[in-house]
Amino acid sequence: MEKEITCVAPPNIALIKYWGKKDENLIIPLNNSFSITLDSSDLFTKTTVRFCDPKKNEEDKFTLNEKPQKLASHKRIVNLIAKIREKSSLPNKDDPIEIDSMNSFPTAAGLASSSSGIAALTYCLGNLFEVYGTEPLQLDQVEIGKSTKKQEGKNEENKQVADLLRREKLSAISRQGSGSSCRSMFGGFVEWIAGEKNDGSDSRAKQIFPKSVWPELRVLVCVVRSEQKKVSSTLGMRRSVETSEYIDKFSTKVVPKNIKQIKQAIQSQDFETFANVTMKNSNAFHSVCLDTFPPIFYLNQDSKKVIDFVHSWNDIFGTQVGYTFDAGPNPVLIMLNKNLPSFLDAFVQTFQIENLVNQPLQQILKDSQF
Ligand code: 2P0
Repeated sequence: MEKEITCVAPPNIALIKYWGKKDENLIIPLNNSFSITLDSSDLFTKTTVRFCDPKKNEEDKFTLNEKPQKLASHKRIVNLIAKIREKSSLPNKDDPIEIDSMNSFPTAAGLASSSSGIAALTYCLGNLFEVYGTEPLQLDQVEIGKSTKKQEGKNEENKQVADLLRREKLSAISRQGSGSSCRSMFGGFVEWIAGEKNDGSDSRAKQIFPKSVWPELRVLVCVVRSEQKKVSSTLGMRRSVETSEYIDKFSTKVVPKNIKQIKQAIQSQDFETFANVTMKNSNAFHSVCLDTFPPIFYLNQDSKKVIDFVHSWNDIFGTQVGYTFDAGPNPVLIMLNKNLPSFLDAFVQTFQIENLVNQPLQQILKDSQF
């Protein structure tokens, strides 16, 4: 039996957004970004990679959601495999591999499937080719300092620190497959440090807080109908970099300030600041899109109705809910557990949402009738 590795990676949601590259080839961003990684129990990409018998297979193979793919047309994946091979010292590193990847959520959910997809692939390849270490990376989210027995605890903690460091290094490879994927190399709250080196080696993700730092926090992923043809993130950011004047202020002033604010808010569990900074940064990002020429409209009428609804709710009850939107119309809502039932009741009634799937850590509101 040839060596085989399976990994699961969840998507992440940017609270402070990445938009624009300093270097398009290496995917080095203009600014740091900050995200929360969703719990991987319902939303994830599961990927298996294995070495094949070099006598039987001549080329690497890739299957996505049970459909065989032409690997050559997935240039970033080809590039990712090459980068991992280059760093491996396994004697059989040039043997062909087979990749089998599945998303647990439909593409229509508009979740950044590339973030979990590329992260899962990087985990797998890192393990298979033993890059930056020979121990298998743990599949679940890393939480430092949880061990109880003192002596074993120290060893365990050292192992976890090594694991985190290795993930950081691998995140610099994942980044080159798709920028936002580097943040899915960790659970909890994650910062992607833009870095200063021209070769991108210090452009890496870092876990800032494990998810246990704020267990009351909930994330609701909603899906609205979208009629518009989406401008891909890669093209959208290129156009913004070329034409928007506001993007400079966004990347050099707004984002650094917001990252500082959000870290403080998480540390002091100040939900009001946390939600306000998240909403403002999302609005600032969409302002960059509007300032792009021709403008890019990711938000639609449904998104705007949700924004109005959240602000009306917060006007009445105090800041209980925050929203954020990526390169699409789907709202992601944040709130504390205690405020979820009443908000959800009103939200579902107002927007006549069907097929509510209530999951433990995050929820997907599918087929909403706006
Ligand atoms: C983010 N987005 O920080 C931002 C916010 C969308 C809006 O990262 O070209 O798929 O592969 O680096 O990572 C989506 O862009 O783009 C994205 P590439 P990616 O999550």
